[in-house]
Amino acid sequence: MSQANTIYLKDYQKPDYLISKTELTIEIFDECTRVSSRLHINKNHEGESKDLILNGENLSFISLKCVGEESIAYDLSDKTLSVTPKRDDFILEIVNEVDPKNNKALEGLYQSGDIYCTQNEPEGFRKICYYLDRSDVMSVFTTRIEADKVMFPRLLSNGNLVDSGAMPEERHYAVWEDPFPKPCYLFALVAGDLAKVEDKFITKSGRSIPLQIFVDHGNEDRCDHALESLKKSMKWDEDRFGLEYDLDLYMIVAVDAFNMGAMENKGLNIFNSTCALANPETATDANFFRIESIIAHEYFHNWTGNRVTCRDWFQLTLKEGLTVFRDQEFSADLNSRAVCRIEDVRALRDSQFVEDAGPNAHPIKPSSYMEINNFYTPTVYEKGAEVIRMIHTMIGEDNFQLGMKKYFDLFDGQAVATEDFVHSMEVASGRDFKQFKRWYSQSGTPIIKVDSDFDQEADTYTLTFTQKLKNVSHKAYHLPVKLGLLSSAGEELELIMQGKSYGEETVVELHTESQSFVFEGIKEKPVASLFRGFSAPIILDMETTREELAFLLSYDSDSFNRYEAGQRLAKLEIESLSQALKSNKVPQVDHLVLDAFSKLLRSANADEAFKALAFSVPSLVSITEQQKEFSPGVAQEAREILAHALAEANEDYLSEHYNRYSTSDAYVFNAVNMGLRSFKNMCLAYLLKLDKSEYVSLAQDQYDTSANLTDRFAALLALLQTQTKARDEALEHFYDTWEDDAIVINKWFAAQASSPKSANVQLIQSLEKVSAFDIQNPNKVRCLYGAFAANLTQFHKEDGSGYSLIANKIIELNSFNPQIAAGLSKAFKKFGALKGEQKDLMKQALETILEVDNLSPDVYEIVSKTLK
Ligand code: LYS
Repeated sequence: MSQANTIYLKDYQKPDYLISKTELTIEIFDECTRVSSRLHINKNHEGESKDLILNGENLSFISLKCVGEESIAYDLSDKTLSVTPKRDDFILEIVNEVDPKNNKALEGLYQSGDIYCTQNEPEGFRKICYYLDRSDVMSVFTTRIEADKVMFPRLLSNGNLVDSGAMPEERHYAVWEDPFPKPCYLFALVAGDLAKVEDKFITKSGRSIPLQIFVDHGNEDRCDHALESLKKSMKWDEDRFGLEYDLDLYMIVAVDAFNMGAMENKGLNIFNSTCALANPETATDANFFRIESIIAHEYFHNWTGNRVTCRDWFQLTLKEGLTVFRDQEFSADLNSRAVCRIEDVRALRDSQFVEDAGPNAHPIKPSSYMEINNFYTPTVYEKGAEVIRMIHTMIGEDNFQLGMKKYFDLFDGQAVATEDFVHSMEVASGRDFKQFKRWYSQSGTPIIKVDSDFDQEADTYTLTFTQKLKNVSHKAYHLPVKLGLLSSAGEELELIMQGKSYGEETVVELHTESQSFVFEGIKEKPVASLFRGFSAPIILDMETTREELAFLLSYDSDSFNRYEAGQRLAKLEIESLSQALKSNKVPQVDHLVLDAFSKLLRSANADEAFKALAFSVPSLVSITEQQKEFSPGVAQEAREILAHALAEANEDYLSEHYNRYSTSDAYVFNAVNMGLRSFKNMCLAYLLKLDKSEYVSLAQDQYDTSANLTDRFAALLALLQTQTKARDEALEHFYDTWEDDAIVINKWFAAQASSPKSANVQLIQSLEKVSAFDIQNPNKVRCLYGAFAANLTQFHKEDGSGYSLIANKIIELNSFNPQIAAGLSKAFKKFGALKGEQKDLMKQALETILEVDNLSPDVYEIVSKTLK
């Protein structure tokens, strides 16, 4: 059992000391790495003056000196170095050693392949040297790196290179200076033998910034997309937010062993190679899209995160929620806004809504944590972005940009709190967001019940919104509802309230638990289209008939709500089919549903990209979230029945359009082409549900002849649904082709581990034995065990085999990479929804984890909260 302490937001205190300047010398040797730090420290008169307590973990202490003093009193413990200074201003010189080669937790300074790199957010810097490892201590860094010239020709750190040269014994050095004060979590160092691909960007004030990407030799041809994405991000941030890059150089390094996606270290981003490297043969459209958005995300952090940073880690959403909002807007401006919004909301519901309903629910600004690494969550990131988006919806783009300007005017160069951001928006817009701030402190997805009343005599239509709050301690939210009303002919009606016209679409705001809006001059009962564009992250509870949903699927002018109507209709049908299956009746698919979807497929006022999303069966996660009794097996069967019926009813159309879009044109990454490819591949996936050899041949042909991975991998996925020789051959071919490719091969693991039918425990155990698998690589863990744990039908097998497999893997990972182990532990989030024997089996698995000696606080926090 572990000893985990809980840290509370209410206990925050200003630092007692500050470090104005940090001079590091990092000497890399074969056996160890020596870190000599010279810290210019001064008492912070705002803090209570006590001993200086530096953080330090897994460090070998060598020496401590206070410049100008004979001696200095200090005390060394497991996690701290306490010093009793004699003056208010002093310089400490500390020497320690670290062991990057055996650092498998991938936090601090560690080795990925033959490269040395760092990951310091949130609290990794204390694993490099003794320091005030907190985000409100901002310092100017100078870094000297020394290493063997042949093994480590590249020596990189933040800022500008100010000196470099040769040293005796085939060694060399480089000195980097970062002029911007920063918290140590933004410090980075990279040393290794890396290829460099270079480009440049001219900023709006005319400065030419070299852009450099460093990758393993052989990957040079996979950097173009990242460079293009970076240039687009720099331009977009200037155009839409008026923000220009501030340093003279921008570097990105791609490494294979990385705990998350990427890290915004000042001027030296470090990326998981999957989130940076791409060319048409090795990456799919989804990868290209994701890379574009992550490159943007890290770049945007330079202002929202680095220039203005977080006072403490409870404020994480200050930088992450805002930066996700910015990257989502970037993607929407560059691609199809409608498609981006639908995909963002899909992802939010499948991950964040589930988290908010589960044992690890927390507000976007948590009030306590045991291990802050556990809070890099969909809630802090994606719900955090939705909260920013609501402000944007309520005050509009112009005021929002004024608010951003205010934010930088007031807080540039500082470490601040979420209230400071909201304050900037209030000042700029003249609005009061006191009540709105409840979004920061209350967890759970609010349910909004809507009742409607049409009064034929008064010609009025009344909508009454009632907030169903999570518990009695929760108070009503302030939120925007974007809405429109449709006539029976599918036309948008004019919205008149209290004699005033609001046009055909408007935003109303809710403040109280129950609120009504009366629309005047309404002659016939309209169909309401509410929460357009998903204007608030809520669950809508409104009785809508199948006919009304089918109507909205055809006529809603808001593409998100059009999509939404289709998904709600499909969910109603899946629910009916599930009932039939449970009571052993023959499941019959409703004709109204088939007709509505068939009409959508042929609709002239929707593009292919939209159709590919809207013609899809709702995800298993989103269906099981709404089930009274969690039963993924039945829901999956019902999904399959619906998908089969959709394929059968539209076979000719699907096959004709598959052929129409099936060209061998060269791969171009843009929204239109992506849409066409996804539509074509959707046609193929449906056709393969029909069990006909001619369609298996189509997929086989596509697999064999595609020059791009998008089409090739889509063909493999389509074949995976079948039990055919073609399937086995394609899988074998894929493995043989990509076995040695650290990025592409992961798709092979994930595709098999996610298969609802065939991914059983035996399969996972055989996949972990193949030579391309390595449990020490987080990407592979995510693609094999992570994908399996997210595969609801298989993970939740009645015999509990899925639970024990994942529990054993968590125990194994806990011993060397607690963060990744904790991430996998979140797979047990449905514990509260289980019943009877299934629940006992999951409980046993969770208890075996808790029994482990040296259980990390990371895993302990997740598992103990799950069992509560
Ligand atoms: N700040 C990084 C990002 O851009 C993630 C750091 C994760 C640390 N555990 O999202």
